Amino acid sequence: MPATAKPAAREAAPRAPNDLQPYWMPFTANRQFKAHPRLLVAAQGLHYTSIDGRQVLDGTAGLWCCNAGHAHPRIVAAIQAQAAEMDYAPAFQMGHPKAFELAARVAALAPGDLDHVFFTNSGSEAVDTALKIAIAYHRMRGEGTRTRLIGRERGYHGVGFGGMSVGGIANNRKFFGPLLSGVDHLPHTYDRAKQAFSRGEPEWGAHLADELERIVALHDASTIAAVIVEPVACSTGVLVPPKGYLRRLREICSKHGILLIFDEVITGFGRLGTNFAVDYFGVMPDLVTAAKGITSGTVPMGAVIVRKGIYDTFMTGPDYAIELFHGYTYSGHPLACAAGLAALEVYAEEGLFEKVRALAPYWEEAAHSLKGLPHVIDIRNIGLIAAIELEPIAGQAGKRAFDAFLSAYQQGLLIRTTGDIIALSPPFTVGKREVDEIFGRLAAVLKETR
Ligand code: PXG
Repeated sequence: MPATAKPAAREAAPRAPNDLQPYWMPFTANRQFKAHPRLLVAAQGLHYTSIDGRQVLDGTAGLWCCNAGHAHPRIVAAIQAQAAEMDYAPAFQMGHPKAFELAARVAALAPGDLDHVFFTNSGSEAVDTALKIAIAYHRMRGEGTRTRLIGRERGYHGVGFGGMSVGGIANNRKFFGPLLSGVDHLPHTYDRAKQAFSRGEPEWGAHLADELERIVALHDASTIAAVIVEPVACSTGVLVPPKGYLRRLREICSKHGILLIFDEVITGFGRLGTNFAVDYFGVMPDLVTAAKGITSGTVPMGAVIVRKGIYDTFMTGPDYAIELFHGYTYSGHPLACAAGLAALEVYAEEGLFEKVRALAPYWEEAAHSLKGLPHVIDIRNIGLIAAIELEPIAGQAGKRAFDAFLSAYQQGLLIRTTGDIIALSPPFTVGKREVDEIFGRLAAVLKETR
């Protein structure tokens, strides 16, 4: 850009306050949006209010995060009170009580000896933190050659260089150069011919975990720090793990001294009807990443939960020395901690995870009732998550689902799409009536979709 560009821009006519141009929107078709904006101005319970005053049923809990529903009075009050009491406290070499309290609550919710919590501000930061802890852990133990990271095709672990590198979605990787070196990928677990219209965990595919043995044989276990997977791969369009797959992955990791990281940014805090996917599948990883539901999406926050042995490995050397050279200005931000404490209280007192568990069979039935509608080539579900995969329009990948998204929004339903897959993940406060409403409206949309 020429050096003169700035002054010239300053002389330009002042922008209208509602100019949509300056904001470069994330993961958005900016030109399409700015030509046909979809602005939300309020949210209450299960509904957004659009700028034109319509009620929009939230079929996606925002972006898989507003688990307790919108504007829950307990969470709102906690954030307001915290902002007035103490806005911020330095995160390094200082602390504040709510960060310790929230860490203790999260550790208590997590199973087994997953009992130390490192706070971040997003899922992406949680993933990069977990990868760094894994590599540093091996070095602390005198196995500094273990630096390789193994992700999985179609995985989504956020957009930091670490998460992008272990992730497996081509569009999220191909624009950004060589990424981290020393990364390899397991195959994804989806085969439509073998799994289409499975309810919950597919029967076929556990053997795909054995691909880790091939990767270990190729690189040697002494070079591998960690394997990271989403227990349920959500962003790519909801790939539920085949029965027995995660257990096999765990066994192979243990056999070779490789750390297993479960990325629970979406599945953590009740999405499957259990505290974590760890509980749902009964498979114990070494580290868990979380975000989103930890504050019910109200204040940005992420977390890495690690097993005791990992934390203890770092607690050596002189006691005045920093043990892990890593952290964020806003790690354990007071507003996020207040929101997190309130969200966890709401989850417990209103029995929201149990509610998910009780509603899941009804949800499954409702989702699979769309089988047979135009273009539907697969339906997948687990917990309070469902995906409807559409046959793409030839040469226009993603267009059919995007059109369905626009049409659903017009009809008062918020859904998510990735490629030609529609994903649904409402707040846990939905009842059968709203489940019927979600799938009823979606069925009407699909019948009209060309
Ligand atoms: N890991 C997983 C498993 C995720 O799902 C991240 C990491 C990154 O989190 P942050 O907070 O940095 O965005 C995610 C985020 C969608 C969608 O509709 C999914 C995510 C974010 C936005 C949209 O699939 N997942």
